[in-house]
Amino acid sequence: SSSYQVVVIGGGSGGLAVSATLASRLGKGNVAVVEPSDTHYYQPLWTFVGGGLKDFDQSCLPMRDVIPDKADWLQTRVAQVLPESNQVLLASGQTVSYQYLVVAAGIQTNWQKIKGLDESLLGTHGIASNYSATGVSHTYPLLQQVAQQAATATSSSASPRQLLFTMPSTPIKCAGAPQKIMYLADEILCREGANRNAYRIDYFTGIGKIFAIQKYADKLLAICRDRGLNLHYHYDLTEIRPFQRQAVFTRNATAPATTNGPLPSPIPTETLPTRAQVQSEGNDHQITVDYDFIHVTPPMSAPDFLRKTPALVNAGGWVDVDAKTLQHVRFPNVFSLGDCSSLPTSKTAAAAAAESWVVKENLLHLIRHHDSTSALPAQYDGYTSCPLVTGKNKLVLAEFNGYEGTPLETLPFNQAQESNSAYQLTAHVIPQIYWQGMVRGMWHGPSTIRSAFKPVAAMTKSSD
Ligand code: FAD
Ligand code: UQ1
Repeated sequence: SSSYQVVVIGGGSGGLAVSATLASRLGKGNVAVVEPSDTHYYQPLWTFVGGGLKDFDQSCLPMRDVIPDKADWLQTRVAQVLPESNQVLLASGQTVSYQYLVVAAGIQTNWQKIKGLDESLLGTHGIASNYSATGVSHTYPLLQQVAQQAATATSSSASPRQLLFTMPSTPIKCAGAPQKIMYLADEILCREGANRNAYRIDYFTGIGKIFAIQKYADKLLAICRDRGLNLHYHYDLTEIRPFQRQAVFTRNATAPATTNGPLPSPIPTETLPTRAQVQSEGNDHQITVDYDFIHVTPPMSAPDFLRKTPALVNAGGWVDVDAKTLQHVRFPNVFSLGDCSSLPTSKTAAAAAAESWVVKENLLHLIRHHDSTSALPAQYDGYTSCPLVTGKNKLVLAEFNGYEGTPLETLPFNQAQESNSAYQLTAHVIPQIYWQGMVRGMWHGPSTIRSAFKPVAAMTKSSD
C-alpha cells in the first residue's frame, strides 16, 4: 500500500487544474492522480465537433502528456473512498493512503436510463449525442444526411423531416449544450439547401425554462421564435425505438402542480410535431414522436462509486462540500470541485477553473498551517459560463454567478447579444487557454480580465 500527501481522483478538467499546481509546489512523489482513461478530453469542443466546425482530434490529448510531470499517475479507477481511514480503494485492489484528498471525478452519463438506448447505438438509426466521446463524431454525418433528405424532398405535401433535441430533468454538465446543437443543426439544414418547410425542429426539455438566467433565456426564446424552433417543457425522453425511429416523451413531476385531476393542457395540439401520438391516462402523459434525427442528452448523476461512502455525499450523491471554501462539510482534509461536487452552480469547465483556484489556495493553506481552526483564505463566488453557439460565427456568451443567478460578464459589451467576437473567442482562443493554461494549473477563470475591462464596460454597458 502506497501513501501520498495529496491524492486527486480524476484527471479531467478540474483534477488537472488542481494537481498541476500541487505537484509542482509539493514536489515529486507527493501527489497522485488516479485516472483510468488513456485520453484527456476537452469536452467543450464537442458541440463544435457535432456541428462540423472542429475535428474530434482537436478535443483529445494522450493522458500521459497532460498528467503533471511531478505527479504519479495511477491508471485505474477509484472503487471506493474510505474517508475515516484516509484511504482510497482502487479497482486494481490496492489501497492508497492520503493526507489530503481532492475529488474531481466528473459526472456520469446514464444512457441505460432511456429504454431502448445504449451508447453504442449513437450514429445508427438517426440517433446522435455530443455527450459521448465515441458518439460525438457521428453527429455531423447524421445531420448532413437528414439535411440532404430535406433538401431533395420534392413533393411539398410530404411531411417534413423531423429533428428532435432532448434535455433531461437531471442535473447535467453544460446545461446549454442540448440546445447549442439545435441551432447549429438548423443552420446546417438551411446551408445544405433545405426549404424551411421541408423540416421541423422540436426541443423537449425536462425542466420548465430554456435557460436558468433570465437575461439569456429572453434572448434564446427570441432566437427560437425567429427561427421557428418548437419548445416543449417538462418532458423527459424515456424511450427510443430505434428500428421504428420513434421517441417517447413522458411529462414529468416538475410540470405545474395540480391538486387533483389530470395535468393542464399538455402540448397544445397546434404545436405538436406532425407525426406524433398522445397517450394520456390521468397524470401519466406521454407523447410518441416519429423522428428522422434525434440528438439525445442522456440523464446524468454523480458517479456511482461515491454512493458507497454515504458520509462523503449529500442526499443527491454529490460530494458534500462548503459552497464557498470547497472543503468537505464533514472531513476537513477532503475537497471537491467540478461536476461531481455539490456546488449549487451550473456544471462547466469554466466553473471548474474558478473552483480550482479556491481548492489550491485553501488546501495549501491547510498544509502550511496545521491548525485547521484558522479560516480558509479563498472563497468561490459561484462563477460559471456557458458559451451558447447559435451558428457559425454567432454566439451568446452567458457568464453568471450561479449562486445569485445574476450575469457576471467579462467582455465590454452586452453578452446576451449574438456576437462574432464571442464566437471567435470560444472557438479559437479559449481552447488555447485550456491546453496552455488550465490543464497546467495556470488558468482560474476570467476574473482578472473582467476587472481590467471594468472602465470600458462602465462606458459601453451603461445602456444595457
Ligand atoms: P471531467 O473533465 O469530466 O473529468 C472527470 C475525470 O474523472 C475523467 O477523466 C474520468 O475518467 C475520471 N473518473 C471518473 N470516474 C473515476 C473513478 N472512479 N476513479 C478515477 N477517475 C475517475 N464546459 C464549459 O465550460 N464550456 C462549454 O462550452 C462546455 N461545453 C460542453 C459541451 C459538451 C457536449 C460537454 C459534454 C461538456 C461541456 N462542458 C462545457 C462541460 C465540461 O466539459 C465539464 O463541466 C468539465 O469537464 C468538468 O470537469 P471535471 O473535472 O469535473 O470532470
Ligand atoms: C472559461 O474559462 C472556460 O474554461 C477554460 C471555458 O471552458 C471551455 C469556457 O467555456 C469559458 C467561456 C470560459 C470563460 C473565459 C473567458 C475568456 C470569458
